[in-house]
Amino acid sequence: MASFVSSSILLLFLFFPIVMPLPLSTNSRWIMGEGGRRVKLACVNWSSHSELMLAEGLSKQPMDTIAKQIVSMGFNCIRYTWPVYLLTNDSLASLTVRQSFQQFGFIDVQANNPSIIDVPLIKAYQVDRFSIGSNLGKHNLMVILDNHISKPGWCCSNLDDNGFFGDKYFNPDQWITGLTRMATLFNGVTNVVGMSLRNELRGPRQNVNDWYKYMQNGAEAVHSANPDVLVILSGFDFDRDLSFIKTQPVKLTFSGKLVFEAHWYGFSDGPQTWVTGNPNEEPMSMAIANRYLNCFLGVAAELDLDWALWTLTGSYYVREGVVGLNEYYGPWIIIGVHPGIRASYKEFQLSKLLSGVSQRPGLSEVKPHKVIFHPLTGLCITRKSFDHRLRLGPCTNSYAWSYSPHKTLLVNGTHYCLQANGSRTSGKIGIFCTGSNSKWEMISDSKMHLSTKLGDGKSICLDVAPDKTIITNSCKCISKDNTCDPSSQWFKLVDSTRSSKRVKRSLLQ
Ligand SMILES: *[C@@H]1O[C@H](CO)[C@@H](O)[C@H](O)[C@H]1NC(C)=O
Ligand SMILES: *[C@@H]1O[C@H](CO)[C@@H](O)[C@H](O)[C@H]1NC(C)=O
Ligand SMILES: *[C@@H]1O[C@H](CO)[C@@H](O)[C@H](O)[C@H]1NC(C)=O
Ligand SMILES: CC(=O)N[C@H]1CO[C@H](CO)[C@@H](O)[C@@H]1O
Repeated sequence: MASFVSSSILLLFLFFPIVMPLPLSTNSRWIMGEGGRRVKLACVNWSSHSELMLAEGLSKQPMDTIAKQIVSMGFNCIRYTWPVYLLTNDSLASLTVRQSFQQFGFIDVQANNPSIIDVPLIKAYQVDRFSIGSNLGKHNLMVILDNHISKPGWCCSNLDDNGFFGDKYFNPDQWITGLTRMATLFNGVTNVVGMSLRNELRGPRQNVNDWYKYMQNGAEAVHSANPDVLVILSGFDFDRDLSFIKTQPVKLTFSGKLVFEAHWYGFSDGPQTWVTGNPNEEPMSMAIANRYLNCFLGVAAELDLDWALWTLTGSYYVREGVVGLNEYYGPWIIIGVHPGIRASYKEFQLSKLLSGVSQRPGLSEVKPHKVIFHPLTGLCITRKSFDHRLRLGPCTNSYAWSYSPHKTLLVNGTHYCLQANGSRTSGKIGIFCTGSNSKWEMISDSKMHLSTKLGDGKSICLDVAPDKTIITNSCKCISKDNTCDPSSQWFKLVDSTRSSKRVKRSLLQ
């Protein structure tokens, strides 16, 4: 009887849509839902700030299909971009979608999204009126409204006059008006959970005084117009620098809503770092997209970050004057010439796993422990399987490890520890944990190799065989060799407070 009951509960979790506990608020560094439950944002950017001011991709597929794809890829949220002029320039905002396209001599969305063709742009953007939003709500996607730019068009450069308060197209009063109107428009739309006040500040005018003055004003304006949303602030230099908030806190009249965002790209530290550099020596300074991605996934899992991917778009209606330009940094799906999922998408199943290793502050299911996360696959070292060999599996089925001061990795509640199996190539769980083959250190500049020493003093590293069993191997490309790829040997010891048993709970943090 008991087992019957528990399997019905599992089914409920599987088949009923998960209702997000909204609105969101913050508690220390965590984003929480109503009732004190953590909600971890796993977002993808959906661009709607081009000259056409319409969410990209609607020429390729119906909105509903796009929304379903977003959910099926494991995202729970979109970062939905908008230009200030959409809210402050009536002659632009009142254009219909058809008229907006006509300026470029073509109309592209009629076949797939006929319901929006004669709708004004501002309404086409609204998630509560037209299908974009009701669809997003229906699919349980949370939405962050991101003010991307003032004057609609491709973003962002140091010289585009949209970079900082006072630039030609960045009038602070107009910006506040735009934010206020946007916040008001979505007041009461529960799946709109946050507003990102301005994307990637940049350019010669950047300075700390203006940042505090205007960001604080902007945050207050948004909060007065819509007290439910999180207010999300960007830093300097394309949002790579938020260091100044360490010394001067942001002062607001309200609490529990403030979030900071930072941006990190494969090219943030120079265009070639990840292509030519040794990834062990450079991973923290930053393209072979996968080298960057594996490092990012390790960091994101370790810090348990809420995150957003740039970008959903496969191609743009018009970008920088070119019709149908491809987006190469949006590697996961093409909402483009051939809508579908790129081969490299399979990597992005990782999004689910990433959210699978998170902590649950305030409401932990079990005592804090470590999981051993493998960024390349998004998997963790799991409980022994049928043949007693250690292997990778879903992080929800991970061993709970503790990492002792003696550098042993013990399975919680037992005397068993992770060991190199002599000079053999397998990793194993053993009981005599005092030998050198039971001491594990994170080595290399990346600190992502889990290494131990054999009896003869030789270092070996934990690695993964093609069949996903855990093996030991000589440590790969620790230094100098820039051509080799160490990522099969990259692991992270990640804090977790989740029970590894209740798998379905992982759907909601
Ligand atoms: C509104 O946008 C149009 C088209 O870009 C521009 O010509 C006009 O000057 C703008 N009006 C205001 C008030 O910014
Ligand atoms: C560790 O084991 C103890 C007892 O064996 C158990 O009560 C506890 O929940 C376990 N903790 C984790 C993190 O699994
Ligand atoms: C460890 O190595 C021994 C000797 O080759 C082998 O018999 C055993 O199966 C290995 N253990 C594991 C868990 O792989
Ligand atoms: C994280 C982020 O928002 N990145 C990009 C968003 O959009 C523009 C294109 O409009 C990029 O240039 C940003 O850097």
